[in-house]
Amino acid sequence: MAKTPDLNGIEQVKSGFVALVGRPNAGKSTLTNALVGEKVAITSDTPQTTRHRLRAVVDREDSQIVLVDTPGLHKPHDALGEELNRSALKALEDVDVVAMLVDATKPVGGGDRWVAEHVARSRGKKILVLTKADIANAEQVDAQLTTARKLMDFDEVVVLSAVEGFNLEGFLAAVAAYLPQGPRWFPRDMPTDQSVEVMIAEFIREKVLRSTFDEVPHAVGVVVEQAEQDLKHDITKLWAIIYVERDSQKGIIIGKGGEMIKRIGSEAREDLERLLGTRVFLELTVKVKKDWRRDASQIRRFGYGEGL
Ligand SMILES: Nc1nc2c(ncn2[C@@H]2O[C@H](COP(=O)(O)OP(=O)(O)OP(=O)(O)O)[C@@H](O)[C@H]2O)c(=O)[nH]1
Ligand SMILES: [Mg+2]
Repeated sequence: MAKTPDLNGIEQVKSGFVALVGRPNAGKSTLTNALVGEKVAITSDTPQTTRHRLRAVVDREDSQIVLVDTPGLHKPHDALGEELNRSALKALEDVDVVAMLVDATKPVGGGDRWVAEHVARSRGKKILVLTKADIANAEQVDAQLTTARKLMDFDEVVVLSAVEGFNLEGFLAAVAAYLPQGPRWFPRDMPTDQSVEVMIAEFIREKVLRSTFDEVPHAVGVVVEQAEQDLKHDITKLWAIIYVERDSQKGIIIGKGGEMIKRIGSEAREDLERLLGTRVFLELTVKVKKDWRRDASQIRRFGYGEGL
């Protein structure tokens, strides 16, 4: 891949956008983090972890690949689900490449076919990415590839594991091959386009997702109410609210004697200290906002889907 200066002296490299789409839980955000080399997106076992499109930048000497991580495409059950799908489908509009992620360990089904129908309509090049190769055996990978290839006419196929770092370079090379020469679209030291405030709220939400089960993770929304930086003492003070839909969910998140909320707080603090590069004081409050997932304006106030 060659670097060429253009007439105005702006450095030209292989540069462009690649959308990562697929069913919930396919491994889009885990792949995003692995490619960027730091945590920019939250991940969990809970389907529909990601709730907004985010850009993440893989900057190299001779290329800049902008990844667009998206919410998992699924059959929506409420306004939140519809909003998440809208946000993901929008990513297909203006990208050079679409990577459709399929979990190597889950049967390819109607959900994937529906995703493929949308991907097929995109103008970008299409790459089939089989994820989680580390937990699938060779026969499983072969069988999965045979089925997934039938979903549509892909330009390229890549098998990888984000957790083991297997074939990540292969994926980047496959994407770069389809990118035009152009300027870098982002500053070289900017790993994501998300605001720090959004990332703080999301990092807290991730800890809630990882500590709770069934309906509770889906009913959680997090908002940062106040942030103060105390430079003299190298500490960031944060006050955040964890919203749920019912009193019973509030009880679960607080836990017996406040044990659960304490654990969520200390796990979040560790991540936030890494993100912010300071010590962190974090105060979490749990509040009930009944049925917020059915309220489009509340969903947007939380910043989910297309956001505010
Ligand atoms: N073993 C293994 N697990 C993986 C790999 N990639 C992702 N996972 C796991 O799969 C689960 C889902 O990963 P995510 O990256 O959150 O999936 P996602 O596609 O972003 O999901 P949504 O945001 O809900 O659409 C998490 O528990 C990850 O740890 C992988 O390469 N290998
Ligand atoms: Mg995700």
